[in-house]
Amino acid sequence: MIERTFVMIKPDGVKRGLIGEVIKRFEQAGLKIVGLKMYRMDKEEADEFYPADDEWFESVGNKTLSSYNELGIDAKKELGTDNPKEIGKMIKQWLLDYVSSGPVILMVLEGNHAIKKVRDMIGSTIPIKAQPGTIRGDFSVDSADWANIGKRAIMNIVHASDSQERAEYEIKFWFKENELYNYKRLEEYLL
Ligand code: IDP
Ligand code: MG
Repeated sequence: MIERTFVMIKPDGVKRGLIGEVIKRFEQAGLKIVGLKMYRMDKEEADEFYPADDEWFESVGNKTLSSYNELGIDAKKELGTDNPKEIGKMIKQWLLDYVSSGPVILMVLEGNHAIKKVRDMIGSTIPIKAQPGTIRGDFSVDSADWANIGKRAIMNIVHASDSQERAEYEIKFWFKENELYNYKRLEEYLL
């Protein structure tokens, strides 16, 4: 079940000096780096990169609504709307500002069930809810309510593809065919 997945170290990860730490974790887990570069994207590119379908807006909006619910915060009062789609659209704008605010690391990882493995290794979107041992859980204490009060995206260090379909789109979006490399890790010779 060898898959390829896309990972981005977001501007906060780069600015906090966590590039090596993040890459190290993936390498140690046995994931093979088959593409890697630093890049500064603009807002338009970021907008094309992130999904724009209603399902995604609603899923992002609903995550915020449920964390507001838990905390007893009135979404309508705080954000001006309690419509999940509208909240999702608002968050996307914050997200575009965030990911275009500095250089990022773009990479493609290859390995057995790589898409799920990498999602498990990064942890929950909301760092305070991410388990210790995950990248977000170990290196951030940001939360949705804190981010939303500041009208900014949750800073959670990394992005990773969440499905086969998104992985294919995201890899193609950032990498040309000749920027991806086929090689064997040493342990593959020993199998
Ligand atoms: P993911 O990065 O775990 O896949 P998504 O729901 O796809 O999470 O959201 C994309 C990004 O949007 C998150 O990583 C985070 O930076 C930001 N984000 C998501 N929900 C919120 C929110 O409620 N407030 C602020 N930013 C958010
Ligand atoms: Mg996502």
